[in-house]
Amino acid sequence: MVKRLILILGDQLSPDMSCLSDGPEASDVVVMAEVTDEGTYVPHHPQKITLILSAMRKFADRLRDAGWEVAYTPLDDPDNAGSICGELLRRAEEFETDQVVLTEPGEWRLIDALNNLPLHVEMRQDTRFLASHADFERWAEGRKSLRMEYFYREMRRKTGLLMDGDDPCGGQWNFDQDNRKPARGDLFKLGPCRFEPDDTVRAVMDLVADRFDGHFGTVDGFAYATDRDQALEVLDHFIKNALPCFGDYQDAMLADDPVLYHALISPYLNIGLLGWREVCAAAETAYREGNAPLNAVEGFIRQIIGWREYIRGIYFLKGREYTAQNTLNHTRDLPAVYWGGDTDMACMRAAVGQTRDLAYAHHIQRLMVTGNFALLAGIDPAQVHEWYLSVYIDAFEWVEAPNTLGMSQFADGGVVASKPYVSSGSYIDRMSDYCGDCAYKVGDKTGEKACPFNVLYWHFLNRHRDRFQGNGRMGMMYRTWDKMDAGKRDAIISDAETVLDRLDRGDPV
Ligand code: FAD
Ligand code: DLZ
Ligand code: SF4
Repeated sequence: MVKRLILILGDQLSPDMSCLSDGPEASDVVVMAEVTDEGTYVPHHPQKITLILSAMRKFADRLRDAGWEVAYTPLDDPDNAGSICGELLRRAEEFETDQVVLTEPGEWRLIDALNNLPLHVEMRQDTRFLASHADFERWAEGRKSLRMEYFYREMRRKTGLLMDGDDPCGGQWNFDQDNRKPARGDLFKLGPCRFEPDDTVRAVMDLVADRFDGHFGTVDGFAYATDRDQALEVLDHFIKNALPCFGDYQDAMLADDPVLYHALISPYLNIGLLGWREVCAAAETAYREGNAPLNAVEGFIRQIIGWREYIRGIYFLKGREYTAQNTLNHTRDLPAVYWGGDTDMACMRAAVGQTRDLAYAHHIQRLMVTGNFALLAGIDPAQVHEWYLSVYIDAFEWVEAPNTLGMSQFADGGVVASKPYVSSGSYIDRMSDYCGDCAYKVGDKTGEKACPFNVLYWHFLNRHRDRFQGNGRMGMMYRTWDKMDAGKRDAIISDAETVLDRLDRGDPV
C-alpha cells in the first residue's frame, strides 16, 4: 500500500487529531516540520515560537512512543525547505508518495497553500471543537444578527454543561452582572504556574534567540508549559486557586499582576495540549462540589463553549475576505508604542510591557487598553491585526482575527460587536491601578495633561457620528456630547487632534 504523509502542524499537538484517526498500524508517516516561514510571515514573539517548537518536539516523541513513524525536521536541519509546503514536497519525494492527509489548519493562508499543492491532499475537519462549520452555518442561517449569547445557550443545551434538566443552573444563563469588580491592590494572588526550561526547551530557546532576533520580545524568562502533563498542571492550578475569583475580577487590571485570576490556558487549548471538554468538566465539578461559585464557573465556561467557539465560527463563516475589512476607514499607522516605544501613558506602558515580557495580556488589557487606543486613534485595522497575531502566545488567525477586527476594531461593521468597545480613561481608572502612576490626569477632560483616552473618545464619536448616533446603545453618549458647551467641545477636538498629530509625526504620546 502507498505510504501517506500525515501532516501535523505546530498547533495540532493532540493524539485526537482527525488526521491521526487511522492509527499507527496503517504504516503512514507523520510529517512535522519546524520552518522559518511560519515564524516570520508575521514576526511572532520569540516565546510563542519557543512554545510551539518545544511542544512539537515533545509531541513527536509521544507519537513515536505510540508506534508512529515520524519524519521530523528541526529548524536547523540543512535540508529544511523553510516552509510547510516545501517540507511536504520534499517528504513526498523521499517517501515516494503523493498522498497527504491533514486536519484543516486554522488559517485560510495555509488552507489555500496546502490545497494548491501538486499532491493528493485529504483535508479532514478539525474535530477538536464543539461546533463544526456545518453546525455554525446552521445556527447562523437566516439570523439578522449573530449575537454570541444565543449561540452560547445552544452550546449549553448541546453539552449539558451547567444544566439542571432543561434549565440553566441557578435559573439564569449568564451571571455577568455579578462579575466585573474593580481591581484591588491587596487581592491575594498566587500567580500562574511556571516551568523551568528543560533540555528540550533550552535548546529551542537558543535556536529561536539566534534565528528570530529582532522580533518583539525575547525568549528570556520563558516559563510556559510545553507538554500535556504540564498543561494539565496549569489547568489544575487554575481550578483550585483562581477559578473561585475568576468572575469577580475578570475585568480587573493591576500593573504588578499580569494574570490575576485568569486561567492562562489559551495557548494550550489552541495548540492541542488541552481540550475544551476536560477544561469545562473540571470547572463544572468545582461548582458542583462547592469549590467555586456559579458566577465564576458560568463566566469561565461561557468563554470556552461560547466565545471561543463563536469566534471560530465567524472566522470560517465569513471567509477569506474577513481580514481585509475596514468599515471605519481607519488608515493611521500603528504607533511605535505598540512595539515598546516611549509613552507617558501608564496603561499602555503596562499592557505593552507585559506583552513584550510574557507574550500575554488578558482580555480586558487587549480589548480596553491596546485595542481601545487603536480604535479611538483610527489605526489601520490590518496593522492592528498583524500586531495581535504576532505578539500573543495564543494567537492563531481563526481566533485572533475576529477578536481583533470584529470585537476590538469594529472593522467588520458590527458582525461580532453590537457597538464599538470604546471608553474614556474613566473605565480604565475604575478597573485598574494604572492611572495613579500616570503622567496624564484621568480626571482632566481637556488640556495638556488630559488623559488621551478622554479626548480621543469624543473625537471618535464625533467623527463617526453618521454611523453610530442611530445605535440605541450609543444614543446617550451623543446626547451628552450635544449638551456640552461648544467651547468645551472645540477644546476636546483640538486636544485630540494634537494627540493624533503627535502620533502622525512619530512622537511619543
Ligand atoms: P481566560 O480569561 O482565563 O479565559 C479562559 C479561556 O476562554 C481562554 O483561555 C480562551 O480559550 C477562552 N476565551 C476567552 N475569551 C475569548 C475570546 N474572546 N475568544 C476566544 N476565546 C476566548 N484569544 C486567543 O486564544 N487567541 C488570540 O489570538 C486572541 N486574540 C485576541 C485579540 C483581542 C483584540 C482580544 C480583545 C481578545 C483576544 N483573544 C484571543 C481572547 C482572549 O483575550 C484570550 O483568549 C484570553 O486573554 C486568553 O487568556 P486566558 O487563558 O488567561 O483566558
Ligand atoms: C505559529 C507556528 C510557528 C511559529 N512555527 C511553526 C512551525 O515551525 N511548524 C508548524 O507546523 N507550525 C508552526 N506554527 C503554527 C502554524 O503557523 C499554524 O499551524 C497555522 O498558522 C495555522 O493555524
Ligand atoms: Fe491610561 Fe489615561 Fe489612566 Fe494614564 S490616565 S493610565 S493614559 S487611562
